[in-house]
Amino acid sequence: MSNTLVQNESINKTEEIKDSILEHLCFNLGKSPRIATLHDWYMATAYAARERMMRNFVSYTEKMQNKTLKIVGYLSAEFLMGPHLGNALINLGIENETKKAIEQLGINLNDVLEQEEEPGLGNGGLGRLAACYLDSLATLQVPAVGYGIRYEFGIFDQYIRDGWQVEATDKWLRNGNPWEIVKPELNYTVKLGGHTESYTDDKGKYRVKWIPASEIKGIAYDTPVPGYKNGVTGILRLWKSEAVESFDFHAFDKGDYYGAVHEKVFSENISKVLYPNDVSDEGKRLRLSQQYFFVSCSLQNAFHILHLRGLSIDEFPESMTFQLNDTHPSIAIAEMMRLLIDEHQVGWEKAWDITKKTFAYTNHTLLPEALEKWSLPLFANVLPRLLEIIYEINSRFLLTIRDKYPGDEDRVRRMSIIDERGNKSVRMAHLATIGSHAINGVSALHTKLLKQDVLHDFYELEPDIFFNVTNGVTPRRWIKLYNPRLTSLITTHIGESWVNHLETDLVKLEQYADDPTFQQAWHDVKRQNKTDLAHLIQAIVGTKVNPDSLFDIQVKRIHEYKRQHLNVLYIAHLYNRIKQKRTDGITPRTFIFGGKAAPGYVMAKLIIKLINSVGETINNDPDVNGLIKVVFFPDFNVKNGAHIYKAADLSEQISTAGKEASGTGNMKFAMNGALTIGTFDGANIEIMECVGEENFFLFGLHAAEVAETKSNGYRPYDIYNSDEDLKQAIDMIQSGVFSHGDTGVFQPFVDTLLNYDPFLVLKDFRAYAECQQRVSDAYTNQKEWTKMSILNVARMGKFSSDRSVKDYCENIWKVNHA
Ligand code: TH1
Repeated sequence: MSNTLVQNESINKTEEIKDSILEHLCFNLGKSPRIATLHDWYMATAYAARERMMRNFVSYTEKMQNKTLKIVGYLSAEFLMGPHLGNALINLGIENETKKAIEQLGINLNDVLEQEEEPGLGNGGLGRLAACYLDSLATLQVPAVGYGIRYEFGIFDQYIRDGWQVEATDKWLRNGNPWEIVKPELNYTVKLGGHTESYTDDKGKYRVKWIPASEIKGIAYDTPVPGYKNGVTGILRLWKSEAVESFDFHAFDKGDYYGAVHEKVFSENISKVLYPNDVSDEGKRLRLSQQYFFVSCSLQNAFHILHLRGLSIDEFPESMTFQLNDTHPSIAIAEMMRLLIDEHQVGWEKAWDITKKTFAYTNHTLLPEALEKWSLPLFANVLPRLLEIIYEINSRFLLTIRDKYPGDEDRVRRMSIIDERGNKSVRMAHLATIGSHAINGVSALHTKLLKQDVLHDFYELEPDIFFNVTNGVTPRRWIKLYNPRLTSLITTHIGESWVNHLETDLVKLEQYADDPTFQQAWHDVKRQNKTDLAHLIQAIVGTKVNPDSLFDIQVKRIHEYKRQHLNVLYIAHLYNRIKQKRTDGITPRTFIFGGKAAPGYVMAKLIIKLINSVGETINNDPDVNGLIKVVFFPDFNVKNGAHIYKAADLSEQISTAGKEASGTGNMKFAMNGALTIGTFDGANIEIMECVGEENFFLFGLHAAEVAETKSNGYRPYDIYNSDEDLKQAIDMIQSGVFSHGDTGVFQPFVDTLLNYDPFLVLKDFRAYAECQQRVSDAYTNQKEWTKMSILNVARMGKFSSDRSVKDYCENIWKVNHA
């Protein structure tokens, strides 16, 4: 096409979009431009964008009727989608035209984007990974449905009061949600509680009937997920719980109006709120009900789709495959068996064969407190029929183990789905593993440890069903949308194909790594991004930070295994040096933290308080004279991430080796030109292999050394006594230097470190401090630093979620992709 043609087309598109926004403003919002609020403009623009997806959405749904296609069902209790509008404009390729259209209407697009309330239907990495995968699935034209829960309240909003975290409910739906389409006709009934009864059917077969104590209804809410400039729109299908009418009527019949209302309230509770625990499990009844609720709706929907496509039950595994995003949806294995056996009259062997071929399981953590276990009485009470099925799965499975390993009763006990030790419980990771044809970890190290450790016996039994799929993140949102300056610099030099061909095309940047003009431009981009963040910090936190200082950032959920406190100890140590006038070799730095602590996690909340207290002291001490600053950025979420990742010089990935399954923030930072200071953990190792050791700051123990240190009787107190810098840093915290003389507030923190230190913070302190010194020295040579930054970005292609999704397609789902 000639240039004028392209220009004309763009002008037409701008006009079209403008008309569409004005129409929606009038017909959907009932407003004239004169009285429209910014939020009205946001809604109108969102509808205008959604309209452009709907045609594709319909044709894509249509396409899924094709009998020969295999559909991927991605089952996840969390989808952390982030704001939709900006992403939709990028993926539809209409960001420039929409910007112009909005400007012609006298409004600024960024102000409009700011209006969107983020759907925070996830805790952290696991939920965000699901969202990145939906973007890649649509981009790679894989027929897929993301199945989850439409929580009325997502992850809580975080405020900081007097240095402490305060939580507020996330009322993300209060102003309406223009992205979802409710499908009232797509509703399924889910049973809970009660008991089972056996009977003989008309063919004389033994059957079981589940007589529930209550029933609830799940209603489908669909959100279109646009692929990147390919005319494809995928589906996120979330279930909202409601009361079943018959239950209402039943109560009405008896004249029990309040009973009916109670039923309704109880039913709606199921999808009310996201559990705010990241990487830990509370074992609560409502949580089990939530899991079963969304899994049952999703599988019933799958049977419905199978029927619509005119396929038989035998064809299930060829027509649909389900990925279990951790064990949260793993009750699906038993529910699939129940649906096949109780509802579709399939025999056990055949049902099991279909189930195993249909499911695959991704494990996301090895931490014992995260491995889901349900107490047997609770399980029996909520899901009596499913427990019977699990018993049957287990007894058949254990027969094969006894057969293969005669006399090895210890192995039988270890592998059983039912943990018979102490208070008996159902081990969901075992159910997920036994019921799946493929099991994968999320980084090379994690998969290796999974095979060696948590699922070792299962690996020995069937080594060929274990895979690794290293996580990835979508470059559409995490580079193109959130780092427009870097995007335009990259695109001017290597064209725009990298956006959906990251693996093959981003390396073209390498040729510019030594080019002084390019280096300068690269440096300027980072500097401008840092200036923007500095303004935001000034506005939100009230702290003035220097954009020429090294921006050292750690944003992620607050957890002891992630070791934000190792970072804090180093800051306390630097402060101590400054107070003692030993400032040689200290490079000006701004330490930025962000992240939420689970509301019940006392130590994590104390760590937030500590960060804020250390910041308050350091930022206000004239002796420091701005050499270092410490900032806690409140309410870290996807929306705030937009300003944070792109402004980092240094990315903190300092978890205890063997504890972070993969990490994905590490990828977002490195793709946006931050260098990493990191341990031998999760995907850090693979990132380092790609970008080169010389462009990565690696320190600390290996996973094997961590295990060894612990088994040799680790004594943190001895380390404290033998490292003067460390001792002084801890003593400062204990003696009230950061708490206005109060020696009580951080005592539990100090006690835990000195007596237990379960995540080896003290053990790694010296290596970390030395590595941080290397960082400081490196930063003084800005040319070299910039070169390392360019090489990092150029070599991060592997960490696109497109690559991860292709891995799943080829090795696990056996489906085609673009
Ligand atoms: C995270 C892992 O901690 C992280 O390392 C990984 O990159 C991410 O998953 C994606 O694979 C997990 N999040 C959760 C959340 C819950 C339970 C287990 C995990 S593991 C609620």
